[in-house]
Amino acid sequence: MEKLDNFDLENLTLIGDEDGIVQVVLSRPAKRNALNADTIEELIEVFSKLPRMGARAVVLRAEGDHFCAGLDLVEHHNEQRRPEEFMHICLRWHEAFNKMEYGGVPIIAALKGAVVGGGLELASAAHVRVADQSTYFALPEGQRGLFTGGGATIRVADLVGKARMIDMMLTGRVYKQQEAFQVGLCQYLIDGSSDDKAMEIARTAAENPALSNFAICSAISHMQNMSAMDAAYAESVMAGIVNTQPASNERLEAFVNKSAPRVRPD
Ligand code: 1HE
Repeated sequence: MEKLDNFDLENLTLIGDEDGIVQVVLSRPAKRNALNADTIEELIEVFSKLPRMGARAVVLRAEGDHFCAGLDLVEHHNEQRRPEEFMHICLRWHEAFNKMEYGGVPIIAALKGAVVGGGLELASAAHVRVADQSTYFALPEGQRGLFTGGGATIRVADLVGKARMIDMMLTGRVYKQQEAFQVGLCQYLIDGSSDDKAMEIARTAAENPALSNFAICSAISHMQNMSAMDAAYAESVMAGIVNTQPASNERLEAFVNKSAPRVRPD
């Protein structure tokens, strides 16, 4: 893939490898990786460009003990924004998170510590979430006199359902460990490092043909926005393209000649 040196980033760090796995690291640990306006702009730039630079999978992880403390409350307080100014801020958050969710490249979020407010909105724009034992999830917006503005009403509600999301926002309820896993806030809950597990998942996903991953990490989300009839039609078009690609032909040839691995429970 192309070089990552050309990005001019203050709040994110990028680390790439020869297999096209890119680590996007939230790098404001002194502020618990709170999302100020500049960080959102950097996320937009990074997730606009990485898919076209040949990234095969992304691990989104954080420096410090906490994944992300959400909206930068200090900046928000200092700016004393008017309603329409904050609406424009929200549009930039949506731009960043839509670039992630619809970008066609698998994004695996490695979670730890606080994944709260806008931090949970960021995590929910990834395709896979890996939590460690320190990870906890909350939507403290109600307590702060705020409302979600980065897509939680869509993505967090998708993960946990409307009723749980409303309860989280009304009461500030914190989910962690097994309970967080059971309600769907993360797909993996591990004893070791979520960074290591996320890298492992990214490497596995990167072995799929890029066209298959494009469909998985873009089409499914688009189809959720369509009527069932339109989604079924779009699915057939996507499958027509993906399921006839040369890479799929090679893999099916291996299945037919019995050299491909079988699907086994362990
Ligand atoms: C911050 C932020 C922040 C920390 N904005 N600066 N999010 C929240 O309501 C969560 C707010 N944060 C916390 O509850 C705690 O900071 C943590 C549990 C995440 C971490 O606690 P701790 O004891 O490790 O750190 P701390 O002492 O609270 O904070 C360390 C520094 O990080 C401190 O800065 P300093 O200059 O005084 O050293 C804090 O000010 C700073 N910091 N969190 C700004 N969020 C699109 S709408 C989305 C709406 C929301 O996201 S609402 C949820 C907001």
